[in-house]
Amino acid sequence: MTARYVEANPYAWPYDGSLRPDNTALIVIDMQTDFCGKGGYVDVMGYDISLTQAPIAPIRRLLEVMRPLGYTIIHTREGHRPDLSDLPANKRWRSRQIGQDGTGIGDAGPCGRILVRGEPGWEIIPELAPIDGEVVIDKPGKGSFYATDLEMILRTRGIQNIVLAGITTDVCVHTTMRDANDRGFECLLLSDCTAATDPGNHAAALKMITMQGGVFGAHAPSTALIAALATGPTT
Ligand code: C5J
Repeated sequence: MTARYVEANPYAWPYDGSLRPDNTALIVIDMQTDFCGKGGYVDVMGYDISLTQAPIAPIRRLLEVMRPLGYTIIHTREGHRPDLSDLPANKRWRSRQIGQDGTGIGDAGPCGRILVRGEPGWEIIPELAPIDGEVVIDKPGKGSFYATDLEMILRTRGIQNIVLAGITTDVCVHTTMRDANDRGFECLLLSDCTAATDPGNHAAALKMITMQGGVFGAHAPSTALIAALATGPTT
């Protein structure tokens, strides 16, 4: 039986060495202007967008490697319907507590209405735009499975292993990883292809993964994944 592993923490990933294009997907989470662009939601909340911009270059490099190898690539976008019928009142209220001048989700900001589908701020940034054939999942929540057809798409393609990239590590990426793990998917979070609005939260999110022998899966830098992809399967 041939096997291929990524040098990861706390174990060589995936657990069974089954890293292949036919059973492994890369999910790039919420690389939208609202989360990493000037005038987007994270900027309006007053956080440092250089933190959430840091994964852009490593994700680009990873896409350049994984796309030609035939791996399934999935992008997600957090956002709400223009009539806000899928925006819980408490999510809107809380976002208005932190936004400048009470501006929150659904309100007009420098990049259009914040986290509203079709608005400029909601778009995936051009550097990481999906290409033809890649799946785009629109989600109203933090997790990528809630109120979406992501699981159906993964099962239909026979995906067992999920590589996670995107922002933010402690919110949408972690929620998706935990949810995927509960569904039986084998998950790897890429430490340099993710970021949080607080570096301590990013570090804590990585550490949480390593508890209990890898309670949600494993984490590794993208260089470790790229190195594994460059090698043939090992026995
Ligand atoms: C947040 C996300 N942080 N994409 N969304 O509200 O992590």
